[in-house]
Amino acid sequence: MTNEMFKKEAFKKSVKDNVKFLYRKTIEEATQEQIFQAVSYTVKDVIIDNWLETQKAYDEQDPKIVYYMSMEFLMGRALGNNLINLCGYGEVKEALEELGFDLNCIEDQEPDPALGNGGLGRLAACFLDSLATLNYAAYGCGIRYHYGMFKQQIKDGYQIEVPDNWLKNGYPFELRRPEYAKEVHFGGYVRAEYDAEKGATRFIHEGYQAVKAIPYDMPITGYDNDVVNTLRIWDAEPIVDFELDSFDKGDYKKAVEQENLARNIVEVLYPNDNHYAGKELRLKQQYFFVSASLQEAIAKYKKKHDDIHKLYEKVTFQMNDTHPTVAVAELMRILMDEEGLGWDEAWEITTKSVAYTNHTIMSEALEKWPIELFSRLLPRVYQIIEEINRRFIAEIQAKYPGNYEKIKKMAIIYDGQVKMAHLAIAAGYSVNGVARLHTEILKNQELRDFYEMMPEKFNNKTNGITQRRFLLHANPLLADWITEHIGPDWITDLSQLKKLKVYADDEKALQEFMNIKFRNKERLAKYILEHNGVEVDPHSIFDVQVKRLHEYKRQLLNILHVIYLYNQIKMHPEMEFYPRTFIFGAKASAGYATAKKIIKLINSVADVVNNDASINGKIKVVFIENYRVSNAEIIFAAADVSEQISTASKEASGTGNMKFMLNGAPTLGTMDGANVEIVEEVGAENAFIFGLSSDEVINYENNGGYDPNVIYNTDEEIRQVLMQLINGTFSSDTELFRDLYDSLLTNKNTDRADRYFILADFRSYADAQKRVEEAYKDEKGWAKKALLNTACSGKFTSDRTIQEYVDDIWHLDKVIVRKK
Ligand code: B1H
Repeated sequence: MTNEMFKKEAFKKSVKDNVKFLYRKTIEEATQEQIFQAVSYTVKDVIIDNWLETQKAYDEQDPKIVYYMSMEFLMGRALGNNLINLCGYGEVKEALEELGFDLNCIEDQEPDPALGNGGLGRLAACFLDSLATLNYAAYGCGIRYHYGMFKQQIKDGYQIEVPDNWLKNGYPFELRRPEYAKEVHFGGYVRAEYDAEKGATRFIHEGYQAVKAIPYDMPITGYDNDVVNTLRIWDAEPIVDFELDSFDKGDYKKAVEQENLARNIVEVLYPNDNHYAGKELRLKQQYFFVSASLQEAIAKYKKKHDDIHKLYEKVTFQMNDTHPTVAVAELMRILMDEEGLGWDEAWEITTKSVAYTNHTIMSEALEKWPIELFSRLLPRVYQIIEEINRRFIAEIQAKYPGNYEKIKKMAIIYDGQVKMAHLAIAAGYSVNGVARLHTEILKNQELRDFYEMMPEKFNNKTNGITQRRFLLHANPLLADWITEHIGPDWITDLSQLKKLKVYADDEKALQEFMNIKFRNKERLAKYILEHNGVEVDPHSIFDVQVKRLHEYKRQLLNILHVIYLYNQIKMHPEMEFYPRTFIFGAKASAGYATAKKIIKLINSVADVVNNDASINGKIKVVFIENYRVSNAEIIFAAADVSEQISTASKEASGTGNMKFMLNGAPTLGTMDGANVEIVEEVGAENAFIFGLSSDEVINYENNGGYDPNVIYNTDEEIRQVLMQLINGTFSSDTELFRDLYDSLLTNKNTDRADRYFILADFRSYADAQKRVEEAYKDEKGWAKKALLNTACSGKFTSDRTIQEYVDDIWHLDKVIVRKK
């Protein structure tokens, strides 16, 4: 598919002009980075026209708009993706070749906008892609962090965090919109004033510090439909520039404080995945972007509509986890204090406008703000939450008279804390989980009381991913092959992939499919050699676990199993063994000591195993530095085995699992998150499932855990592996991995030993790995499994997920932009 807008000659001229105007250079003199900028500006020109057209269409057709509120948008690079969605990739590639440049290298010049941690932020990015592609009016609302997710370097096996200054050279795909600036207020106090005329009390917020919120817009291009939506991320600036004469007025201290507030607020993304930081600055960030976004949404609504009571007919706010749930109270504040509505009217509008998605049941991720902090930072908002809480408790009492247990478990404010999930559920018109199993656990365990009281709110929306980025862009060889066999419709209708099933026994097709996999493995091997200096054999099985590092995701189980295999090979050198490359990629939160230690362990095992000539290179272990969206695209395409081995019940959905499946890698995993639905789609015979079920895990947890020492004492091979953590096998410092060893066997640092059931699942995992090896040796059998994984992955497109949100929650209308 090509796009008229990218006529080669015109494109080349525009790039040359941009190089001249931006840098006063000729094409020959320009650096690759400058070419990237020049090309991006040319592409932005094309986008701008569609962007204007889209806004015009929205103005004319006045559709309902969804505001997707999220602290994170892990967008990944924009240039290649925009070219793909504008159907100009091929044309531009050729034009650049004629100018002497390789588009891939130019793409590599772009910094990865990494304004997110992991799955939750990447999901938001996939959703924006699908919303635009499906012709829905949507805004992403977030924060323009000056520093995104840190860059990871590995030094001496340890993770080093390097600041990610992604805006250093200027980012060509953003547009500053100072004309839409808003003010956000912090601190101060609330004064009540009786309004005799109205016979009502007004609440006036005074003595606050103010910050100016400036929006930056990034275009979100739909696929081949001329739609361009907007990701609006807010930057902070001081209200008034520092004025010396305020010193005289005695405002010196306040002026400095306001300036500092503005400077700090959007400085950096908190690098915690699935973990609540509880920092004052984090709450400031949340309120800052929520308040600015709501003000903007209401201002936009009021331009066209005069009855604020019907806001929810044209506007809906989706809260991506609890991080933006202060929106509930902020919307109430705006409706009452600024629009002059009474409580009941405001509550009706609010509760018809906000919806909440839950992404985790990990208790350490639950947001509970100390009252002291909350009420000091947001006094008026806190006052409103108190009233919401008072009325909610009355409702609980009306439903369950005399049942104080319920109040204790469900109140929004309790034990000196504001519980954001409870606020979101009390106010939201929809509460959804992100995979079927996860939603069931919410309904039956974590949020059981809420489900019993308001079952109609609860629903499931199994996550999805965009095939435009993770297949069409990331795996062009496979994308072309698929299009040759079933046509191009899969690009916007992934269910089409099931047509590939007829090739499951076609030897030629299977051969081609595996040839493509092999070439992608060569591409990854080259990347690994260049970036890690390790040589890996593309003929070996590429067994991959890439995701954030977290104990519940059990990278430790994976590496302990590698040690076990290493021992087996050393003990039985003659034993048959299919060469395997274990590939890891993971960032650990900067303050998460255990996670960092696991990275060190993986690298230490890699050192020993990769350099042990006696095992003839049968096992290689590679830790890919700085795992992020851009190298993920190369990694998924090259994987043979997808490691999805979280402790059952802990991974709400997972989305990496879907990216592997789409690219033809069978899942080696537990019955957790969306793995359950993956197995349902592809069939158990095309996956490798092991381990305790979520029911079993939850059962143990409710009864005080299990005893890993029984396994340690009876299983000699497991004991050997554990001993090697503390006997100098992988470090001359025998204490280095003592904590990891202890975490599995004693409850020194936590309430339970082996909280994540690593030893409990070890044998079952090793057996599943054995099955993987046997299956891989059967070349045709494996090819069939791989192909069927791709063929059965149709359900896991974010297009399907978004359509479900639209049908069940948002009720949006399609907007046609292209007038053909
Ligand atoms: C997910 C988070 C998360 N769930 C707190 N929760 C954060 C929680 O900075 N924080 O405070 C950041 C992130 N992230 C992930 O969401 C789940 O673990 C995945 O299973 C799921 O696929 C993904 C998208 O739904």
